[in-house]
Amino acid sequence: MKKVWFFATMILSMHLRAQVNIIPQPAELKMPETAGTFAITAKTPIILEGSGLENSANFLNDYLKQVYGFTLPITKKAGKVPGIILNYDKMEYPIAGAYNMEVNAKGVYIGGDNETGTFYGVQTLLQLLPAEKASSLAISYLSIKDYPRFQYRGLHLDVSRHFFPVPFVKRYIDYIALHKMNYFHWHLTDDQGWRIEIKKYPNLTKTGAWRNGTIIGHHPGTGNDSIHYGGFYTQKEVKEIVEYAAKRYITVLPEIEMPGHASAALTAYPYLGCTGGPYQVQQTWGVFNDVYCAGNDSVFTFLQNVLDEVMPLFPAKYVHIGGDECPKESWKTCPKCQKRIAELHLKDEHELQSYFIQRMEKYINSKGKTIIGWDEILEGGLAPNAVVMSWRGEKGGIEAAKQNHDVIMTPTGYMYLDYSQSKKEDSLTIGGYVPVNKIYSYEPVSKELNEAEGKHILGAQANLWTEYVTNPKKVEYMIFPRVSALSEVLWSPAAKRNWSDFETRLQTQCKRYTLWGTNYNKTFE
Ligand code: TNX
Repeated sequence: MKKVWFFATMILSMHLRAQVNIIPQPAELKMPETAGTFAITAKTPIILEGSGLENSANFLNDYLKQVYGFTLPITKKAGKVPGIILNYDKMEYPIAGAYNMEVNAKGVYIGGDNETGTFYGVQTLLQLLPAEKASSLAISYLSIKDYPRFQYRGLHLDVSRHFFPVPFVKRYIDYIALHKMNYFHWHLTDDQGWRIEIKKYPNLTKTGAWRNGTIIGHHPGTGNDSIHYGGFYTQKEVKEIVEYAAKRYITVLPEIEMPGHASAALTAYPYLGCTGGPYQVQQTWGVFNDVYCAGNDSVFTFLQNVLDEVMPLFPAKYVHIGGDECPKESWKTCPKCQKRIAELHLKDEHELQSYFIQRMEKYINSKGKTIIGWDEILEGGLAPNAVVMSWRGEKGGIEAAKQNHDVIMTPTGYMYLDYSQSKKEDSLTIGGYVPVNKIYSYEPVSKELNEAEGKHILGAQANLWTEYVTNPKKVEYMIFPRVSALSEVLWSPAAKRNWSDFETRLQTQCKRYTLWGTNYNKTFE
C-alpha cells in the first residue's frame, strides 16, 4: 500500500512538475515532496508587505486583466485569506534582481533583493499560470531561488528604417520585461529617418523624419512608390516611454548615430556634411558616403546641442553614439577634414573618426555619462572610457575587453534578429540565418578571455534592424521565439542551459505568445 501511495505521489508530482515551464530557467527550482496547487481567484489579495512594490502589483494586475479578464485587490496587510505576498529578502548575489519564491497552501510569497528582484519574481509567477484562459488559476507548490547571470540583458529596435508608434514601443518594452531583461536599445537616428524631436533643430523632424518613395513592406524602389513615409517621437512621448520602461525596471538606451548613417540629419541641415548638399532622407538601405563633416566645429556644436536635449530625457548612465559603417570617402576630398588631419598629425581618416568619437566622448563624460559605440570605434584608437558593442563577430569585443573596456556582445551570427530563423524563410528578410537553437547556444564570455577580462563582458543584446520589418506583427514574428532563447542565455546559470529541456518549455511559451495575442515564428515547431 505504502509503495502504491509512493508511486501515486510521484506520478502526481511529475505531472505537476510538467506544468512548470519557466523561461528563463530559474537558478534553483524545487518541488515539495507533497505536491499540491494553490488557486488564484479574483478574491486573492496582493499583499504589499514591502514598501515601493506597487509597480510589481500593478504589472501583475494589468497582465491578469489583459490575459484572464480580472484583477486582484491590493492591500498592505495580510488578512485571513491566503494571498500573494510581495516583499524583500536580503540576498547576496553580485547582480541585482534576485528573488525567492514559495508557493504552498498559505499562498504565494515573493521576496526580492530589491524592487527589481520582486518584479522578476512576479514575472516567474505569470509563467506558473495556466497557458490558456481560466478564471481560477491553479499554480503548483514549489520553491525558487533565482538570480540573473549578466547585468546587461538587452533588446534593440531600429525605428529609423521603419517607424513604430508609441503604443507598440510600449508593448515591445513589456516583452522585454516578461523575459526578465533590462535594457531597451532604441536606435533613433539613421539614414532613413530622424525619430526624436529636438527643439533647437526643428528640421530634424520636419524634414529628417520623412522620406518619399519607399514602398512599405517590399524591396524599396521596385514600383508604386509615391509615399510620404515616416514619423517621430515628441520629447513628451519619449518621457512617457522612459517612465513606462522604468516601471518595468528597464533602462532605455538611446542611440544617436555619428559620424555615419547621418543622411536624415544632413538633409535637415546640409551644413553638417562635407559638401553642403543637397542631401536626401534615404529611400533604400545600405551604407551612404555622405556623413557628418569631421573638420567643421559647428558639427560638434550641433551634436552637443542635440545631446544636451537627449541626455536629460534618459536617466541611463550610457549614451550610444553609433560609430559603425562610416565610409571615409567624403572626408578624403574635404579640405576641412584634411586640414584637421594635418593639424592634429593624424595618420589617416580612421584616426579622424577616432578623434571624432573621442571629442564627443569628452563632452558626454563631462555631463556624467558614458558612451557606447559599435566595434568600429576600436579603429584608430578606442576612446578612453567607451563601452564597446561587438557586432562584427566577437573579435572587437574580445579586443576591447583585453584593453580593459566593458563590452556588450551582439555578434551577427547569433544575435541578429533581422536574419532568417528558418532555412526556408516564409517572409522577406535581410538574409543570414539565426535559428532559435543558434541563439540558444550562444556563450557571451569567450574562452579567449581570462577571468579578469571576462568580467568586462556586461552581457549581450539581440538587435532587430528593420529594413525588412515594416509593421508590429512582423516585429513579433522576428523576435519570437528567439527572445525567449536569448533570455535564458542572459539570465540562467550557464550550467543550467539544456536545449532539449528548453525545447519542451518552449511549447508552453508558444501557448503564452498566443495568450498574449502575439505573433511568432512557427517554423521551428
Ligand atoms: C549593419 S549592425 C548595421 C545596420 C544594418 C544591419 C543589417 C550595425 C552596427 N550596423 O545599420 O541595419 O547591418 O543587418
